[in-house]
Amino acid sequence: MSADLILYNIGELFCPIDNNEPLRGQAMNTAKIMHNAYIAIKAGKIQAIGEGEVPESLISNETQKRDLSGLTVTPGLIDSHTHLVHGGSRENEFSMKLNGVSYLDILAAGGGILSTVNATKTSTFDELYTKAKKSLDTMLIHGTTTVEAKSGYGLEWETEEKQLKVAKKLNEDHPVEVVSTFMGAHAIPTQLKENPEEFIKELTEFMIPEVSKHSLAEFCDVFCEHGVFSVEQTRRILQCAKENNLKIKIHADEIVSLGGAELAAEMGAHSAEHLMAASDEGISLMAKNNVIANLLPGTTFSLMKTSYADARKMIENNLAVALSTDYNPGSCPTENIQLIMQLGSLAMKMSPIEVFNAVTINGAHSLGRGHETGSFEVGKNADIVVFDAPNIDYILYHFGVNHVKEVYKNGNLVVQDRRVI
Ligand code: IZC
Ligand code: ZN
Repeated sequence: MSADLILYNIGELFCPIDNNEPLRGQAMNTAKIMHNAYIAIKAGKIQAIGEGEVPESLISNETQKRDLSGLTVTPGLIDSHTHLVHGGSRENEFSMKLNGVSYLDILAAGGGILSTVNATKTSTFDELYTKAKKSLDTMLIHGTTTVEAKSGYGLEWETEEKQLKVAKKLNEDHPVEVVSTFMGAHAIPTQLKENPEEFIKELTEFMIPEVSKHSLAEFCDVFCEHGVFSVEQTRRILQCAKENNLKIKIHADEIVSLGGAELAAEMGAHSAEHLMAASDEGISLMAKNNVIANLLPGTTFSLMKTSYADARKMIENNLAVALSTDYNPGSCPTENIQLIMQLGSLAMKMSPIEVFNAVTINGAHSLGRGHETGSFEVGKNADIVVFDAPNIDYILYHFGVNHVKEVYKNGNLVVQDRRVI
């Protein structure tokens, strides 16, 4: 059967090795790299890939052909950890940060997340939608074709629901696929500061069952951190999420080494996020229990810290590593996943192949999308990025600029010459 579209004369084609599971340990440094390659697309799916001449059987009069003149192609990038939908911004805290006031101290003083909670409460659905749509456009022109979006700027039902419904509508309207996570346990609301148990009761007895009943999210996440939710509180919240058929993630050991990685292993979390302060024991337990380590080096950079998550140690311990932006208005205000990939290499010493696997196949698995996107297996979604670069190493080496020339989502051209079309 002939193809609808063929991309040919691809200089370098990066194909993750797809064994229907995340790539762990040494396997993270393996990939099929093809030269003078082609991709054939049929009905929005990958029909064939190969090197050299395009087989005649794939071509008919109706087949559109696109000469990529030696450029580099990878699967659509997956940004598997973001706080996409929120009101306002926090540049008013920037000078405080530069003067040494810590992220957790700003939060404890009622700023940080709590300031975004106020801005999100007072934003209308349309305001949140318009702002998040602009961010999704920015993500898309940087190569992101699937993104996770967490709630957690309401801390009460009406606003949490508003955020989740904005994400749902964006998933319907925008080319980027949006996967929702309920993160009501993102901070203790100011009015319940002295009574966190009451908030946990509200989360477990009302909000989580409501999210599940109305299919408003696939995942549930908790900010397990000093001064936010303890390991014991996180365990109870996530146990309830599991009982309500939500898959679980944990913001684990981001700033203080609390035992979040150990908890992620104990509870069989899909992924544990951040892990800047994860213990050796936590890392090895995560590996044993197949928890994906989702690392967010843009946050380390933006918090002006030098202790990046130890990606090398995690890979040596046979973990599967994913990389994401953590796009949010506080600790990582950037939508640019290429910058995060460059930090993956330059600050965490991941090889280019490890970095591209982390934002394709492993990112897809960390969102439960490994069967549809993240690699070029026949039948998967034709989510494709064309980079104006001669090879994948160049994309990480030449940092701080956008190398994306074109993006295809489900076989449709959605970005051309760095613009959403
Ligand atoms: O708004 O500060 N770390 N949550 C946990 C965040 C960062 C987002 C924020
Ligand atoms: Zn986060």
